[in-house]
Amino acid sequence: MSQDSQHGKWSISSSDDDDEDLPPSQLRPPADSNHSSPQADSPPSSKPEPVAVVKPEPVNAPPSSLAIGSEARQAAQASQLNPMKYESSPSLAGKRKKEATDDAGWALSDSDGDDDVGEKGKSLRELPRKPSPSPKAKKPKVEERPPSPHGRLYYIDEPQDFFEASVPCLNDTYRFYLNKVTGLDRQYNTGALHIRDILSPLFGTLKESVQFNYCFDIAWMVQQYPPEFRDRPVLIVHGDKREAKARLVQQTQPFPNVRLCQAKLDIAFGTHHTKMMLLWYEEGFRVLILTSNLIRADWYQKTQGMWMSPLFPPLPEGSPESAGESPTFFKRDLLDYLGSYRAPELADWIQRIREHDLSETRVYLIGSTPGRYTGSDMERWGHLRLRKLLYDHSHPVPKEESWPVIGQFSSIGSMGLDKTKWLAGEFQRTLTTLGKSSLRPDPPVHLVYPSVEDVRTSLEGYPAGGSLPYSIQTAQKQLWLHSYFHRWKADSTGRSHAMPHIKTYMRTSPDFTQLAWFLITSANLSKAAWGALEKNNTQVMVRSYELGVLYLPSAFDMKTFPVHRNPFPVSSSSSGFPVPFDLPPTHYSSKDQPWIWNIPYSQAPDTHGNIWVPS
Ligand code: GM7
Repeated sequence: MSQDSQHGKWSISSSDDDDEDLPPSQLRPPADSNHSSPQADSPPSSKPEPVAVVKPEPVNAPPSSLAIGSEARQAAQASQLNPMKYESSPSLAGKRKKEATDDAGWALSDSDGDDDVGEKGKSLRELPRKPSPSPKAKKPKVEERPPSPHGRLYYIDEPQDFFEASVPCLNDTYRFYLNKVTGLDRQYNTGALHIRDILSPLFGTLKESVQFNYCFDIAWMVQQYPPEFRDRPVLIVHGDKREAKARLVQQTQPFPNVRLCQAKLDIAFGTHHTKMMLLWYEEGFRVLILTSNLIRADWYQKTQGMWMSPLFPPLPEGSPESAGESPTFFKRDLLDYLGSYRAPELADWIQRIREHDLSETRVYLIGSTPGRYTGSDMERWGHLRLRKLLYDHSHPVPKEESWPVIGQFSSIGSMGLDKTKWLAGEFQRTLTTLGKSSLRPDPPVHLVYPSVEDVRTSLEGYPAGGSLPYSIQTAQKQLWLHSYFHRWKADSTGRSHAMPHIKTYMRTSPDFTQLAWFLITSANLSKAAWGALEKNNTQVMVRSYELGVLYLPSAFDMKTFPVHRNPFPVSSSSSGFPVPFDLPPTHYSSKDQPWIWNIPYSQAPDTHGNIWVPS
């Protein structure tokens, strides 16, 4: 099939014309800290995996150097066997400090498939700063690897004062924090946290931890723990299968204190996106729910966020089962979520949590866990869980129909041939629920997703697009969706140069100064993440694990949350909510296009003088 789309003329082979649950391309994590190689095996769909390559060629490279369409996909397969050599662009010389080893690479993988959004670039891998103690990975089937999208010598050092030396000055009203971004003015990092801050003894004397995540660089992760805690037990909860699992096992080998727990993923194309830390201290217990993978690129120049719980103290011995519950039933819901893994490795943790006092929690937990649910179980997970919480604990406002809904995400699944299939029907019905009002107004829906220009001019440049895995195969089937899109970078101040990997959903007042609710989550805009109704709406099917927290004003004794306009520098006392992007959202202009990761961008160089040529 050949078609003229907004993206130019594309030849799409028949393999792309399948149903919406086609697995997207997926780039995978390193087999070990020296990085794994591309896998020769292909995903069930037989779709080739794109290799995003920052070409060292001049920006005015002749178009003939760009393969497109199905040829590109053949070339992609070929290049996995014989990848292009990377040379760093002259403009980078001297700018970057980290030297990668010669076999640095970033790998493609098989995927278990997934719905579009399910899979992404486990792509932005980087090398650990120090040579890893890990043994060399088994020589892969493919001898050479494609280069890292970041190339060699990419990372710049954090400044001396990047990490907190004393208990950081944090606004603990909402306990919502952004990640520190290397290369921004200091003011934009106030009140922000790096993973090393989070794991520092300032927050507690760590005994053991669990890391739930999608993508891991185990050697890098271990380095983020302070030396005095580095050999304490860590349990990794992941969703990798087969080759990907073997690579994770391999990565973990040098660290006897690190154990693995594979989350069951019995429904096709599901992924383990949940990002959570459970931290057990001498002093108590803490939970973090976040958006960053455990890889360096995710903590470098991206906008990411987290909710950090208060320190939960141990309950007095012999406390009843029901003790330590919060007004938001966070304890019950966290135990429910953990129970859904049915993993023996989590049993001790479930018991430990039971023995702690979580009563100070003011947020609601919203999880997704794979399955087909009926009856009252339909409201346990995904968007029907959000709908239930909004129904029970939020309130109608005057002129409700003019209170916009905003969704902001870093990847997009297949949503069908038109908006009625899922977005405007079931998902919008959830997002527009406000208390028990029977009015069903149709407020504005603003979707915030980076445009090509946002990515091009970002701190990372085009390689930021490796974490925005919206594929051309998905995009071209839903051009209708793009009319909802708003820029990530609404202005040109500080924070907006760091591309989002954060996902947020909210309801604002017509003038964008008040919030009726706010959600931070791992869930992208996809049916796999949020769930989709089936069987005449008597069943909901969820493919992936996701986790987020919902802020409702009623749990803070407020009517609405004021929006903290221009939240940087973050103040430790503001009662305003620090929405991590500019409001009001700016609609795409007629020239703007959403970032699509597997097509070339060669007309204009990025902030590092490079172009983007997926092969
Ligand atoms: C992730 C994984 C994935 C697709 C998208 C994402 C994303 C992730 N398969 O953007 O969050 O967990 O990082």
